[in-house]
Amino acid sequence: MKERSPRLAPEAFEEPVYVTRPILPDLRAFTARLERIWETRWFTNKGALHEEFGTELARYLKVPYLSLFNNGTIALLTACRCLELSGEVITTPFTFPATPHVLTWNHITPVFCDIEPRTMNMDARRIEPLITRETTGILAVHVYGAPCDVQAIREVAVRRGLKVIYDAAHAFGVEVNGEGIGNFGDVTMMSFHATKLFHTAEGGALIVKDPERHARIELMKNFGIVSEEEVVLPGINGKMSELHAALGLAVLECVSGEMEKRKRLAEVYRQSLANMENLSLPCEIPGVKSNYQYFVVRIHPDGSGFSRDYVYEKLKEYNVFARKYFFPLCSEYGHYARLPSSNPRGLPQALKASREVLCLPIYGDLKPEDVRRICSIIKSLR
Ligand code: T4K
Repeated sequence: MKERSPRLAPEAFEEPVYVTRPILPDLRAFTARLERIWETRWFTNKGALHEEFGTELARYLKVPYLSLFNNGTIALLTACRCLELSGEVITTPFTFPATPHVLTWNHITPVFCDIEPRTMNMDARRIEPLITRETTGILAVHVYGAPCDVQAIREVAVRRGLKVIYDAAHAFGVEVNGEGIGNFGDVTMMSFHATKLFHTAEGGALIVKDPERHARIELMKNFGIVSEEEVVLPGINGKMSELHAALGLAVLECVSGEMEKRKRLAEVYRQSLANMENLSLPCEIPGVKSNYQYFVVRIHPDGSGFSRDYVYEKLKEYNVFARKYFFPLCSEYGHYARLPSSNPRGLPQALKASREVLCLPIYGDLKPEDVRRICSIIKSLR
């Protein structure tokens, strides 16, 4: 969705400033790879670029087995099928609609668990009371790239015999004590949508630890086809094309530089917004290498009129389009609102966060002076 402000203030940015902009690699780095496609006339179905990209990506992410997909949502759908999840799965309401929707598409009931206020991830201490005889798994999200409490989640899962999927759509390149974020749980999903730090325009991946599961996922994403005359399971078309792999290889060359630029911008935000009343900055977790996918502040309403929604609306007048990821909560969507776990009384922290969060613009081509200007506008609204 491309936003335009209806009325601009005289001091507004000349061009719209969006919450993010995709990495644009040197066009020649992309076209050189396209030439290889033209030479071979091979566009999809595990071409040479697909294989090269998958290998390079697994190395970059420090993970053993990675399957490329055409988007993160199809990857997540496949993960649920691969683990044979059914009945109920415990998940978070503070996420993008794709997370609970993949459960629904698998005829699984999402059970919403409240979040913990610091990272805004699923609160591992609240999982156990939600487990019933129907529960088969946990689908947790590393929200904004901040890792979940993977140890606590593993303990509950082992104790109660549950499978764990991590939705790491926001967590490309994040590391916990030097370990790639994809190494936790039974399956980890990544999204390579254009709005993500690392992207292939549309794309995604599933990461697993064992070769048998990897082989099964590879089959599942290609209709279950083993050979021309052998189809062994009812799979789906989750394949990534050569065009997307070509873009991914070109973007991969730029992603570390992009992360560095975003890191510097995040520092400017932190300095410029430090000590602002009723505004809190994103948490920093010891031992975690962040990817700076988002820069999210929380604005706590104090009755003065300075609130998240006020800042969000006012910024538009300056041609700045922040985003309220994730408002409303998934548990507030019509489709889910009648579930017992959607009762707001059970989700106080998630409700509070969804009314307070604001994702401010962050991407490599944004200049530090632009960030300072955005911060001055926010401070002037106080
Ligand atoms: N799980 C989680 C936790 C997720 O956040 C997501 C996706 C998924 C699963 C599913 O993964 P995928 O199936 O998508 O691989 C965006 C993305 O479309 C979505 O992928 C993402 N999460 C979500 C958090 O953000 P929108 O509807 O906010 O995007 P949109 O089109 O409004 O774009 C936001 C801004 O980005 C625009 O204001 C301008 C900029 N932009 C966008 C596009 C598409 C560009 O500069 N260029 C572009 O090509 O959902």
